[in-house]
Amino acid sequence: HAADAHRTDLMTITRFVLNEQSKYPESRGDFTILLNHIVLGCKFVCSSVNKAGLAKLIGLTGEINIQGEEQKKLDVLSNEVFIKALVSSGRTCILVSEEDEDAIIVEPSKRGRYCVVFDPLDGSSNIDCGVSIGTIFGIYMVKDDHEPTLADVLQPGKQMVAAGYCMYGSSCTLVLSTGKGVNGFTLDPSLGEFILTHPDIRIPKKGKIYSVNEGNAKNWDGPTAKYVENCKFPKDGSPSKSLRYIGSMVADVHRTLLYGGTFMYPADKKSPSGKLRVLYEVFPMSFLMENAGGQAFTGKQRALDLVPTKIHDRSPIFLGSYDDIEEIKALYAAEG
Ligand code: AHM
Ligand code: MG
Repeated sequence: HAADAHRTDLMTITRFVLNEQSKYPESRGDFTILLNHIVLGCKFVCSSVNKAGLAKLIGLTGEINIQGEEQKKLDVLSNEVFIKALVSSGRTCILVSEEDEDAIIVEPSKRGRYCVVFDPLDGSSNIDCGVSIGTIFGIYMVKDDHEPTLADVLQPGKQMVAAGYCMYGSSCTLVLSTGKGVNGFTLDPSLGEFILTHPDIRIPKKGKIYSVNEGNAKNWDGPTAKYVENCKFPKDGSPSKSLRYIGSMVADVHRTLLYGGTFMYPADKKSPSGKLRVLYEVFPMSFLMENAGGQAFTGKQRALDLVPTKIHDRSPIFLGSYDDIEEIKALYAAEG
């Protein structure tokens, strides 16, 4: 029975990626090893997040990170765990973390061919009240063995070889794309393994939800304001859309992937580049959206075509269902 096979023939994330990689004769297993180290980081953060309330891990460390925000203990811990896991994989050469001002160049004896850009614990303002938070990552590959430089990561998002996120919610879910579709895995805590639970995620072509911080509305540009107005008061007789906004990108994007609709962090008069960071927030989520059949747009261009000039650059972002993003693109085009 298929149902029996489901219960006894477990598709773990490692097995899944090994299967995928075996299609490439040149594959050396490096990517699988790298991913295993990322998975280890995610499991560690998952267990820390679950224990946070009990262990009194929550609280301010008193340090201020480079974005000018107070760092919480869990951010610091997660960052350290990911950096150590990535370096010890022996498969990375450059790491960019939201928590570190400078890129980390891996020492020569531990170098490999991959660059990993990541936000170890995004949505940290939600930690104290138990709302879902997550880790976001993107992976580039350097072609030949040269001394790694910043130029290796200041690459458009379309050059990524893989991207994903892990959501620490009511369950721990890892969503991954290696450029051919998107797959979701859920951590089985009794096994300590991520099991394929959401094969081949496709975002609905059109959605019934929009997601944006409406508190910023007075500073929005024309197309953003018009789009949100259309969501509430549709002119074509269609029903108005629902607003959902958690304020935790991983959770808001996860819902958008599964249910459809739009997630936006637009530019506004106060922050002309929006809030979200290109390398480790906008790019990985845009990569996943496109691989699930959706779109990601900056207000000017396809998000994955952006070329970052600094590792902590920000960009406005509109991502989600194909048709809904078409509507936003048309509004920007009409504005000229
Ligand atoms: P962080 O990296 O400091 O956690 O900030 C990023 C988060 C995203 O998860 C979320 O989409 C956004 O900030 C929400 O911002 P706002 O509170 O301005 O709506
Ligand atoms: Mg972040």
